[in-house]
Formats: sequence, C-alpha cells, structure tokens
Amino acid sequence: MVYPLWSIRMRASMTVGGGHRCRGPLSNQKTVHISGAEGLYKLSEIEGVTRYYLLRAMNHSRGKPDTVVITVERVRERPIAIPLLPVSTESCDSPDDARRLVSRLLSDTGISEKAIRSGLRVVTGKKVMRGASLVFSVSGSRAEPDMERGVRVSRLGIERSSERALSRRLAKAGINTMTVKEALILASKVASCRGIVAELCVSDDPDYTTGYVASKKFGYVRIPNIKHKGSLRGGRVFFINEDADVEQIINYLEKTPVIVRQTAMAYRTGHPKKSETFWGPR
Ligand code: WAQ
Ligand code: MG
Repeated sequence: MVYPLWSIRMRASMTVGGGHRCRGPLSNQKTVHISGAEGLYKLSEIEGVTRYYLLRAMNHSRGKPDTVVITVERVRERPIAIPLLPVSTESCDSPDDARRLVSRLLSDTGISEKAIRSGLRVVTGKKVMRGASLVFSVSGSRAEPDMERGVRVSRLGIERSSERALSRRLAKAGINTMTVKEALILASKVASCRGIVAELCVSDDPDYTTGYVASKKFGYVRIPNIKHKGSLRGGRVFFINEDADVEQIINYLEKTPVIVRQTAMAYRTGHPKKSETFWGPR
C-alpha cells in the first residue's frame, strides 16, 4: 500500500416540506438522507473516485439530492490491517421469516430479546438515519449521541490484491457488486471493533431487499427478502456490550483508518451449516 492514504466521503441529502414562504428555522423543512459512501484511496485515485461518488449521489433510487458534500482528507496514520468476515447466504422468503432468522442469530451471540426488538425498531422505523445506531445488548437502550445522524463508519478500505481476490470469489457466487463489497468491508471493520457484539443491516434503497447480520461469531450472513421491495426504510444497528466504552467505539469507527488485507489473521467462526457461499476458516 502507498502512504499516505486519502479518506474520501460523500453524503447526499434533499430538503423536503415547507413552501418558499416558510424557509428558515421555524419552517417545517427537513433534511432527508439520500446516500453516502466512504473509503480510503491513493492520491492517484481521488479524481476517479470523487467523480464516481458524485454520479452515485446524483442518480440514486432514493431521489434527487439538493445537497452533495464530498470530503477529501489526507490520513496521516498507518491503517490497521484487518481480515474480511467469511460470507454466507441464508434462504429466506419474507420479512417475517427474516425477523425470526435475525432474532435467532442475534440471540445466539447473547443479545437480549429487548435489545433485538430495539434494533429491529431502528431498521424498520420511518426515520432513516445517515449513520448507525448503537444499542446496548442487554438493556436495549440506545447509546449514540446524535440519534438523528447516528455513527458513521469511515476511513476503511481494502488492499488492491485482496480486492481482486475478493471479486473473484464473489463472482463465483454471482454476487460481485459494489453494494456487497462495500457492505462486507464495512461489516469487517465493525466486527473488528472492541465492544461490538454484532451488526444488523437493512439497506434503505427501495429496490435492495437483501440485508445481513454480522459478527465475529458467525461471519457475514446475508438475508434475502429482509424487507419488501419499494420500501424506503432501512438502517444499521451495532449491538454493544453493556459495559462498552462508547466514546472509544465511536472514535474507532469514525476515525481509525482500517484496511482489509487477505493476510491479516482470520477469525474462527462456527457458522454456517447450510451456506451457498462460504469461505474462511471453519
Ligand atoms: N456507517 C454507519 N452507518 C451507515 C453507513 C456507514 N458508513 N452507511 C450506511 N449506513 C446506515 C444508514 O443508516 C443507512 O440508512 C443504512 O445503513 C443503509 O445503508 O450482501 O446498501 O448504504 O447483498 O443503503 C447490504 C448488502 C447493503 C447485503 C446495505 O446499505 C448483501 C446497503 P445502505
Ligand atoms: Mg442506501
């Protein structure tokens, strides 16, 4: 890897509500999240990536943004190398089925029923956050300081040779898309964070109905039909230990540069039994 790396982030939003007569803080205008993306790149990649992020923001299934913010920032620290989570796909026919599957997987990691319900409320609720919610895995209460924004995982990437290997493996399983790759890299950073037990993710894109649960314990488990087609709801929840250091978790997720490298020590997971696509140590 060539150092220093650059952190590139994009967020796109649109303003809704309030006519032209009632602008300003007293109007009922709201900012709605459309899309976001982030990664660590080399200097030579900045031009291409910012163009790609801009096009993504302007042509999104959630709508046309009126504000797009792209931040390009040099990262001084050397990134920490982490392994990818192993991938598997469950069979699942409906959101009801998915709810049962999600509950079973999460409770296997010791997360309480109350916390699972709290997490499910976040990903099925009307308000879509830009980032993720942090949910205590016993009490189920929420720990993120800004409940509208949430915690945004940033400063993450994958080494070129590892990305090529990953693409080949995903292609064999017929799932070599940017959506899967980005989600898997994000979930791998989240799983590497001390204090985080598991993650639940439902895309907020109306036509993307596959979600996942992830943890060091069972890897990245894809769940088809986690929501109905056409729904604009979705979100992410990171379940944390009851005694976790919330500030430290947020700092790691948002600030610590992390890069996926094939040669990083892999996790030993027990799951899955009936996977279509699986790799990693058993
Ligand atoms: N950090 C924290 N939360 C995020 C981030 C981030 N970097 N990016 C997105 N979120 C949250 C936010 O609340 C979004 O509303 C929600 O997640 C969904 O984001 O293997 O596309 O980008 O086929 O719509 C899963 C792929 C794709 C499953 C998930 O999420 C598969 C996806 P989206
Ligand atoms: Mg989305």
